[in-house]
Amino acid sequence: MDESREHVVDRLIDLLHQAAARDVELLVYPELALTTFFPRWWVEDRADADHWFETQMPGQATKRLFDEAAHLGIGFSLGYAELTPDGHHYNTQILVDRTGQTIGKYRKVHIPGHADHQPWRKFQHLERYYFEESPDGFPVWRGFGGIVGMMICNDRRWPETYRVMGMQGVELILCGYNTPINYAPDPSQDILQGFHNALVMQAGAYQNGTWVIGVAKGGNEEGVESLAQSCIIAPSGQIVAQALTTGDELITATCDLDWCKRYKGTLFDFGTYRRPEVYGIITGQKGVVGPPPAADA
Ligand code: CDT
Repeated sequence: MDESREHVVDRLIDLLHQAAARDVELLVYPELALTTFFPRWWVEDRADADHWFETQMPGQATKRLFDEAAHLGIGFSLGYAELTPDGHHYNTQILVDRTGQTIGKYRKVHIPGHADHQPWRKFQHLERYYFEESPDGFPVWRGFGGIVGMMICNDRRWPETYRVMGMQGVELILCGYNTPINYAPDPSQDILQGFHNALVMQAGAYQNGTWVIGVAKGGNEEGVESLAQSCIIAPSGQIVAQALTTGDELITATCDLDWCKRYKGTLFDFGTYRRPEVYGIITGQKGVVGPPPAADA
């Protein structure tokens, strides 16, 4: 909470310099990278949290990052809290090309947690208090020699996220996340956080023949331990690079987007094998509707 945006931007630029030394073309930063993960804190007056939100991008603190990235010829993706001119609050991630131009903006679709204060928890997960659900879905953009999409944290757990982008030919999905190790509604899941993280992103990559880049704001923030294990996943579903620490750490991989064809053009050739005429229930209903009771029940 006490760390300034300026100090955070220093850390992001330091990673940028490490990236330049490794000839990186695109650097992905985590969700809500510029601030603490403030949804862990309740404030009575919602407007008192507006100082965590960016009203401009680039803004005063982030202009340096855009300038330095353009100077180095490195594109980047950055997550932050967005307050729009007409008063909407979104959990947002942008895609910036190698000249410093923003070519894509994604707003989080699946907003987890709760909207009311729940003091029984060790810490809050008030994303549903602070953020609106994006109505925009999952667009993709042409850039970096291919088709790029974005998703944010909880989105990665939902197969629909990947498939909607897969249906638009996505080749590279960029995902920032903040995943507390402790899941208060069911702590039996705590020990599985790393497994679930890899499970969903590896499956999403393989089933849609796309690269997936998952980037954590991990480690201890304000006493809350969050999952690290940032990773780069190939269209085969294999992890090709993974963070070893919970600190500021750069991982890199050569992502040959042509590898996507091996999966998109064979086992997951959607045009040949998908059966949309029997999938209507997926978009036609929100919650579970079970079968009618058995006649002898
Ligand atoms: N940031 C984010 O979406 N985190 C959630 C935490 C679990 S839901 C309380 C996640 O899916 O990792």
